[in-house]
Order: sequence, then C-alpha cells, then structure tokens
Amino acid sequence: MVHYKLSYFPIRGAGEIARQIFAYAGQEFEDNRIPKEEWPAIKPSTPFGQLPLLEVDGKVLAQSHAISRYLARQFGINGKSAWEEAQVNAVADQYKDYLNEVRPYFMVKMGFAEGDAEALAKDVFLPGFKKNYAFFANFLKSSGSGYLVGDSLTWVDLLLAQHTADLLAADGSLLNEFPQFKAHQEKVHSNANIKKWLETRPVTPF
Ligand code: GSH
Repeated sequence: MVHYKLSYFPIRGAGEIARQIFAYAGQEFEDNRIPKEEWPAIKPSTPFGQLPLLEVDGKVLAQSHAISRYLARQFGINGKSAWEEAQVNAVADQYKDYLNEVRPYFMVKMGFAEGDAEALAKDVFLPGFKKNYAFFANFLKSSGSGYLVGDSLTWVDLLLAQHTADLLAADGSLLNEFPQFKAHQEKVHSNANIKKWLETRPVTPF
C-alpha cells in the first residue's frame, strides 16, 4: 500500500487542502505537523526551502498546488477531461493571484506584520475579495452544478469552500453579496468525509 506523508506546520494554511483531499478520498495519510522550532534544521533538505511537502513512498513533492493537483488526479477530483483540468488549474491560479493581492491585509490581521488592519481591509482586502469572488461566481454560474467546474466536486471546490468558511468565521456578513458562495461552502462541507474531517481536525487559528 502506498504510504502518503504530508508535512506542514501545525496550522491549516497551505497544507490544509491536501489534507482535505485525503479526507475526501478516505485515504489514510501521515499528517506530519512540524513545530516551528524544528523547521530550521529541516529547511535545507527540502526542494524549495518551504512547506508543505508530500512524500509518496519516500518520493518528495513540493509546492501546495502541485501537491493538490497530484493528489486530486490520483483520487479523481482534478476534472473529468483535459478541458476541465485546465479550468480547475485556471481557478487555482487565480486563487493564488487573489491571495497575493490581499496578502498585506492578512499579514497584519494574523499578526505577522505591522500596519493599519482597518485601512488595509477597506483599501486592499475588500476590493480584491469582491473582484475575485465575482470572477469565481462566473464559474459557478457557468457550471450550473453548484460546483466550480463540471458537474462534480474538484479540489478547487475544497480550496474556495475553506476560504469562504474562514471569511465567514471572521465576519458572518462578508458573504452577503455572494450568497451563492455560502451555498457552495455548505454543499462542499456537507460531504460526509469532509464533514467528519472538519469536525475532528486539530483546531488551529488559521
Ligand atoms: N508557493 C509555496 C506553496 O504554495 O507551497 C509557498 C509555500 C510557503 O509559503 N510556505 C511557507 C513556509 O514554508 C509556510 S505557508 N515558510 C517557512 C519558510 O519559508 O522558511
């Protein structure tokens, strides 16, 4: 049997979607959560000096989206055709652009940088959030299935649903402009395996 080991810090962050793909697929994996103090000794041995890392029977893969794509393909949630896969990739790449756009706000909000969180929320986060969720809404509309691409769940549904859940936990009214994404989050998180993971995963602030 294949041994999967997912190494990341003890937070959701960039490791969470790979964990959710395992959960969705009902696939056992080693959930290796590396304490911050141990990281400097490990960092030089990793492909790009960062986490997450996936090990598949000892073979190492870095970069969170590469990991998610690989796992999603293994477990059948990477799109049902080459075209759907490309659409899934487009959503994932745009999500990364969105996160880069709003990063200054989250860095301050999470206490990793100094700054005026309120001003950044108004000037950086909200415009980026509204622009990008409007883009993503077009995918929901076009699929007509309640999922972003095609007629079934793909890993970018897990990606967006987790982000929506995090936003809702921070501010319940934030999604009022995008009720379709509240519905999307509820649909994705009502999957029995995902629901169980969300209920039993370690509780972390982000
Ligand atoms: N593009 C990479 C990915 O998506 O996997 C970014 C990974 C990344 O930023 N990892 C951070 C990290 O390893 C944690 S979220 N930080 C520790 C370091 O850079 O030493």
